[in-house]
Amino acid sequence: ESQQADTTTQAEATPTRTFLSKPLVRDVYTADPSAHVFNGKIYIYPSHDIESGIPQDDEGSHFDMKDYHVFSMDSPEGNITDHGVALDIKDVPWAKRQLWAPDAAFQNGKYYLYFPAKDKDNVFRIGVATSSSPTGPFKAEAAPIKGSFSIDPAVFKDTDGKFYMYFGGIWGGQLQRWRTGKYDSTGTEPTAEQPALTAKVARLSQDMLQFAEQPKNVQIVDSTGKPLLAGDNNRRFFEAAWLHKYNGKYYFSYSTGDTHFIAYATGDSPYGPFTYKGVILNPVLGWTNHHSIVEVNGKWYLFYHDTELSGGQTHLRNIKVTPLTHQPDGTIETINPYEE
Ligand code: FUB
Repeated sequence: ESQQADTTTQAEATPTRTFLSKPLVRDVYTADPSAHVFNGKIYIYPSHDIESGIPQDDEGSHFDMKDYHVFSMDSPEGNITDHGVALDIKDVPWAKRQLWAPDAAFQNGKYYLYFPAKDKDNVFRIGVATSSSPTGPFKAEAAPIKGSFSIDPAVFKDTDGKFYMYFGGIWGGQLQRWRTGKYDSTGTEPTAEQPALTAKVARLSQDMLQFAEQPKNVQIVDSTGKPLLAGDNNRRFFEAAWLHKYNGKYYFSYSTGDTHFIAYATGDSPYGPFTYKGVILNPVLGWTNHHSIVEVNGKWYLFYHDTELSGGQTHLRNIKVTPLTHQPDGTIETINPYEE
């Protein structure tokens, strides 16, 4: 009952904007864009969608990607350059299938590409590959990050120089199979009235190649401080974690999966807890919704995807970009991706 009231208040309080953006890349399918500014240039690390003929299922088997391309832009309104294959699954010793949403970071004069893939036992792990260039080619480590699991790594550099990885995803992302701390292929989600499964966060080691600590839960709470429940499908975490900092606040954003929103919650520490605030992006064409948020020359942008180019085929997506607005009160304006 209080959840209902909470949602309504947010929807009324937050202005919305309609934005018709164009696919940034037209000759290959791209998704899950993680954007960063390195040395004054925008680099985008997306998934590279392909048609491999695997039928659609709830595990996401049809997302059967085999390599990554890196893209760059001088400005969000400018041209985009495809730098070609930056990492191929055949060059990742431990990875067998499904290169899902990646992210990248720069530290120690090197670029780090973080990526999820299924290992030989069909368990999602998170790997890392390094390069002296933001566009690769990247050389993969022989083994995944120790203690890593699930999908969708997003690496955030705090203003004190520490790096944190946020990760996880339910259903095909397998988070429900790790509830005991060990992999259990029969693991299920909590019941609707139990607290929802959470994303995970771990500080990265100095060398950027391992976790510096055991992953912790990224708690999302409602305005009364109660953890969101597993049955709160409009607001609970599903996948696609991202973290940005604005005016000293930490903004944790994510996809609600089966309700298709990009939602956000704010907090005072990179570990949370984060209080649910509202919707950043309304549902796009296609099942998945996955984004990143980046500041370019003092302006903020949302990179995201939909399936415009493939006419709605959920596993053949295209990346897009649109301005993002933080309101004076710290809330984010909700974006409608299409004309109403
Ligand atoms: O691209 C494959 C998966 O689809 C990603 O890892 C999820 O976030 C969803 O976008």
